[in-house]
Amino acid sequence: MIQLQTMKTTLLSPELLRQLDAWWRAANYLSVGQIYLFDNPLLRKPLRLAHLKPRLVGHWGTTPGLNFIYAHLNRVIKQHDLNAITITGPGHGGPGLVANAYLEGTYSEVYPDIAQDAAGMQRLFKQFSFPGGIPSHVAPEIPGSIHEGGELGYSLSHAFGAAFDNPGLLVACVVGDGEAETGPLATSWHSNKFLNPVHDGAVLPILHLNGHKIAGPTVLARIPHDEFRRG
Ligand SMILES: Cc1ncc(C[n+]2csc(CCOP(=O)(O)OP(=O)(O)O)c2C)c(N)n1
Ligand SMILES: [Mg+2]
Repeated sequence: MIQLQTMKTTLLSPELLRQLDAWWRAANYLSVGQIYLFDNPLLRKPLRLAHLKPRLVGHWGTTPGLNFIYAHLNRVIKQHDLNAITITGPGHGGPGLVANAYLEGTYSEVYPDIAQDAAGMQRLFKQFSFPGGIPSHVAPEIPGSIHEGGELGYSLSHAFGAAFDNPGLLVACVVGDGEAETGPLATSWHSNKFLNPVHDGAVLPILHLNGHKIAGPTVLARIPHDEFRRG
């Protein structure tokens, strides 16, 4: 009975859910635009081949999950006034992180030529993984990012590095299920043994169990869920 009541009070209101969903859809649109669109950012004109990038980089498959996590992290930060940072292991979800920073307004603050209008959005889309633009991976020049995700395996190590000697800091760290198969990531789960709850912050690992590493199956996703939870 008590449990039921607790669950009831933690449900999100329909209005908050609507806002989260709107944010998520906007971030997804901005991500897809960066991967595919060279021009016509608001699709105000009928789409033509000339509006598409000739060479596509970036992996859409990881991006909606990252955008979903980002939206909910912002929710808990606002609700609980948290001192928090996020680290994203699947670096090829770069367009998602850029999209969220742009939606927040931080991106335009740091890069005023990428303003929150149609011309700025066109530049935002074009610059992604383009000569003279920005990398296809989450990289340090993205506001809020201290992690370069081009080489898989180090997200948790960086997360713990940020938490050490930073009491009060929550470090949310998204680990890809493919990244989890790398040696550095597999060993870095042990970093919590070095964490001192008095002097250090906390690390919240979030496994992005989307079943694949690009197109191949992942080991963690092939373990039956019950067994996985017990493990
Ligand atoms: C050390 C290393 N090995 C291989 C790659 C190539 N690579 C880039 S993304 C990726 C798949 C990662 O899978 P996962 O972490 O599950 O991310 P997802 O795309 O599923 O979100 C691979 C193998 C890399 N970037 N770094
Ligand atoms: Mg994966």
